[in-house]
This record gives sequence, structure tokens and C-alpha cells, in this order.
Amino acid sequence: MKLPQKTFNDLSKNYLKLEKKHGANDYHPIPVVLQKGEGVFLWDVNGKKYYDFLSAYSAVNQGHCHPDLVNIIKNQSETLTLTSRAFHNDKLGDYMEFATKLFGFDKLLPMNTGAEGVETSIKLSRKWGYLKKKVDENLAKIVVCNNNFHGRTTTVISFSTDPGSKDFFGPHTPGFIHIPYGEISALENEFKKDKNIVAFLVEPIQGEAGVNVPEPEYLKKVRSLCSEYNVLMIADEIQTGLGRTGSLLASCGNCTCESSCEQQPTYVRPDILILGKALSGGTYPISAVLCDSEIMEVIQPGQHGSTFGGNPLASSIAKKALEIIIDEKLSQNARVLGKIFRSEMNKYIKTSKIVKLIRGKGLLNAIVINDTKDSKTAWNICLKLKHNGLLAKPTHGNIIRFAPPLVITEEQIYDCISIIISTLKEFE
Ligand code: IF1
Repeated sequence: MKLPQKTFNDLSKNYLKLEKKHGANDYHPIPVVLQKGEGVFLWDVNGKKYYDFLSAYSAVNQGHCHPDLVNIIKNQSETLTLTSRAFHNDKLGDYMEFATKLFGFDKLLPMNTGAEGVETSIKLSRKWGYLKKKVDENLAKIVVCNNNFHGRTTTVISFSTDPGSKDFFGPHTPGFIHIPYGEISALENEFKKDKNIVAFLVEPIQGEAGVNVPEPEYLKKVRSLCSEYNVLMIADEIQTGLGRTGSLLASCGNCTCESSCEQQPTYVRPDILILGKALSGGTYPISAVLCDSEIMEVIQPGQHGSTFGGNPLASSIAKKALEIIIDEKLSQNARVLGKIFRSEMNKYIKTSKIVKLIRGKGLLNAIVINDTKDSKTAWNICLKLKHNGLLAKPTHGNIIRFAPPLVITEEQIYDCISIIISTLKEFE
């Protein structure tokens, strides 16, 4: 039964009121109350349908409520969800075998959130530094990039350069060195100066900073410098991984995902790989840290873990989420449709006064609005996109990220291009 429009709008308002009254004020969401998701589509409480162009920050690469994931969740949650790692379970080993073979590493350490994966990589690197590189204890340093985003825990925000993420959460964890993103000489200068550096933590493409894509050879040069100076290369692929940028991993280059990464000619193999978000297809918090035995063995029983890490439900979901990316060739789809998206947007940008440029790889893209960082233009464009049936959100000020689920079809991407361009034209 269709209620009169006014009633539905009140309905949305009620949800917003409840959150405002009872919830922390730690987000400023686009004003829409979502109720249902399927593939690339979302519906709000009024029954209005939208294209999802954020994919929960690249956690829903496989599309909302993928039927194979829903079935896995249904079956496993009626069987066994959590035992803790005090005991073994019959799903973790299979998942570990599948994922380590797929990405070409000896070992996998299962965690839950991306930030926990990043924290795990920091602990692994520091302990490897003390036990294997013989750095004096408590002197280990890790190089990070300006404008990084690696999560919200206290140590991780200690090396953020975003005042909003960092200020008033001190005292901050020491042991981090900052360099400009994409500048290989800055990295080498630090390696030359400081023998206590144990790792370099880097996003293959900086997501939150506004989809900053480094020059093509950057990761390769990072790899060779880290090897030369015996520094662990940590790739944070929590947002860029799992098909998002047109290959299984953003550090893969031109991987066709038919074979394991190591066989790819342009693959840059980090020492530590961090995965998250789409590792569950957006159904459950799942992250993982992969590396070879020589590094993973520095963690012995009782030295790291988590209550939910590696539980049978998460393990079943993660293995299926990876299988979907491979079986449905989502990396290839992202590569092909991403090229179409940027090409069509660039045709419009040539004559646009409101959009400066588009940048990205695969289906991780962003447009830069021709306005100041503190202007409301990008926000207002997103409100208008919502009105026109497409959900997206600015990252910083004048940058709008476009990242649909990787299951989007060619017909749908053209439909979205037309919605986006017609909306932008309203601001010309
Ligand atoms: C928020 C964006 C922010 C990440 C990378 C680790 C994590 C993330 C490269 C931590 C998480 C999320 C967190 C969410 C918004 C979103 C985000 F970049 F994706 F847009 F914030 F910068 N490494 N990114 O992108 O993973 O602990 O969240 O599972 O905090 O507002 P998490």
C-alpha cells in the first residue's frame, strides 16, 4: 500500500531524529535513510531507488546482498558462528589455504576491521625489526605518507596528517616518519638517514586523500628501495584491493586475475599485504594480513589475536567473497568500465567550468570541483545527485569520489554517466 508522500518523508525524519537524539555525532551523512540494497542499487525508506556510487567506501565490490554471500551467511549462521581461537574450527584452514594461494603468500593472520589489520602490520614490522633486523628495542621507525588514511585507532591516527582525525587524541604513539606521497627520493633519503626504519606503510592509491594515483613506476621503485635497505613494504589494500582498481590488487598493475599475483609481469609484491572491506562483500567486518613465514613467525601464541578473528562465519564469507571476485571477473569489469567512465567524463570536463579533472583507476575515481576546499559546491552537487537517483559523497571539500559496486554493467555505467553529467550541468 502506497502511503501519501508526506507520511513517508515524516518516516525519514523520524529516523534522523532518533540518531540525532541517541547517537554520537561522528558522521555528517548525506540526508537519506536507506532500507534495502541489491547489486548496484539502494532503496530508501520512501521506496526511492538509487545507484550506489560509494559502495560503503569500497566494501561492497560484489554488490549489495550478493545471493551467494547471503546463502553462506544463512547456512553458516545456523551451524556455527564463533568459537574463539581457543579452539579450531572447520572453516578457517580452507579459507587460509585459498587466500594464501590466491595472493601468493605463506601465511594469513585473520582480523576484523581494516584498522586492526593495519595495527597488526605495525606490530609484525616492529617485532620483525627487533628480532630479525636487530634494531634496538623500542627504536623501530615506520615511514608513512602525508595525507594517509589507515583507520581510526589511537596508534593509527597518531601518524595521520589530518587534524580532524588526530587532534586532541594525544599523547600520540611515537615511531613514525612522514614523507610526501609519490616522492621516491624522499623515501630513499629517510632510508639512508635512519637504520632503525623497519617498514614503509603505503596505500597503492590514496583513497580518502582524494584518489591520489601515483606515477606508474612508483610502487616498483618503492619495492626495490625496500629490498635494498631491508625495510618491509606494507601495502594497505583495504580500499584499493579486491578488484576495485581494475586488478586483483592495485599493486598488481595489469593482473588479469586468472592466475596468482606473483605470475603477473607488472606485479609489485609487498612484504605485508593488508586486506579488508570487500573481503566480506560488505556483509561482516573481515580483514586479513598476509606475509611470508619469515615475518609471520615473529608472532607466537598469546602474542596477538582477537575474539572474532578467523571465526567460521567470517572464514566462510571471506572465501566466498574472494571466489565471487574471481568467478565473476570483477577486476576485469572494473578495468573496462572504469576506462569508459573516465573517457566519457573527460569529454564533458573539456567544456566544463565546474569540474577541473577526473582521476582514478578501475572503478575508484574522483572528480575535483573547480571551487575552494571549504565551499559547499561538492556537497550540494551530491544532494542533487541524490535527488536524481545516484548516491555519492565528497571526500575532502571539493572532491567527489565515484566508486560503484564492481558488478555494475556497461548499460548501467552509461546511465550513471548521464545522471552525473546532467546533474553537474545544473551547476555550470
Ligand atoms: C571512516 C575512506 C576513510 C581505509 C584504508 C584502512 C581503513 C580504511 C585505505 C580502516 C577505512 C573508511 C573508514 C571510514 C570511511 C572510509 C574512509 F577512505 F574509505 F573513505 F575514512 F578515509 N585503510 N576507510 O580506507 O578500515 O577500520 O574502517 O575497517 O572511518 O570514516 P576500517
